[in-house]
Amino acid sequence: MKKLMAISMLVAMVAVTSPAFSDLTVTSEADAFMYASAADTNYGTGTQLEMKNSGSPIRKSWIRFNISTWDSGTAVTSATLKLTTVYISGTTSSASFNVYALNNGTDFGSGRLSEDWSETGITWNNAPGNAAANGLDASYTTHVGSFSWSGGEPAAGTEFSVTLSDLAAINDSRNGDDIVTFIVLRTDTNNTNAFFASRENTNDPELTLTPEPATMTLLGLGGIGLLIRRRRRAQ
Ligand SMILES: [Ca+2]
Ligand SMILES: [Ca+2]
Ligand SMILES: [Ca+2]
Repeated sequence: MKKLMAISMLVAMVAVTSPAFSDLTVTSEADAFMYASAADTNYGTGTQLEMKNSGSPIRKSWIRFNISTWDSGTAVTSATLKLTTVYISGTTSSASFNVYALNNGTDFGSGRLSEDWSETGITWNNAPGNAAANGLDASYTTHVGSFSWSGGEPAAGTEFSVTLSDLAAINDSRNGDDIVTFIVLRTDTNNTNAFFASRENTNDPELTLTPEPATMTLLGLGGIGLLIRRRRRAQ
């Protein structure tokens, strides 16, 4: 009888550690930057993602991830966006950036593309969530993280792993369609270049998500409790 219970518990434990609930790391499925002074031109196939917030035309980057390989019922409890510098120039000893999630939705306003925007079609004028100057449309975007450097220029190839804090926004954005777009804006106004690798380069943008472990552990323990209760009733 003890042996039977041990086997039952083992089965329950195996269910708890199902690989469907592991961390997921994916690289971007589409990425592009846009350029205020060439508002109808697409910059989706270049090797850099550019962000700039100075008199020299403003640039912003859109980065989309597809997480359909992850179990759709699993909540995200931790999310990290990794970007790697590829070109830094103009004595960029400091720079700062904001990351936004594009909200879940099908309509982002007149003339705007959907969440499933085309990498070779997205521009300043049709990007979902874009707004004038260095702003975004607050009805369609949510701030989820920030990163910066100061006191020296990072070398090309430096990785920035950005912890994304607004997990509710990320969970909301992937609901139903399993795609999430992040938008990266530069916030300082130094007229310097601080650019990151696109997926057409090496060191593609990368998203790592961690699932809700507590829920799975409780389900597993609940299963064990049920087995024990059944055993007691049978005795
Ligand atoms: Ca691209
Ligand atoms: Ca979505
Ligand atoms: Ca690549």
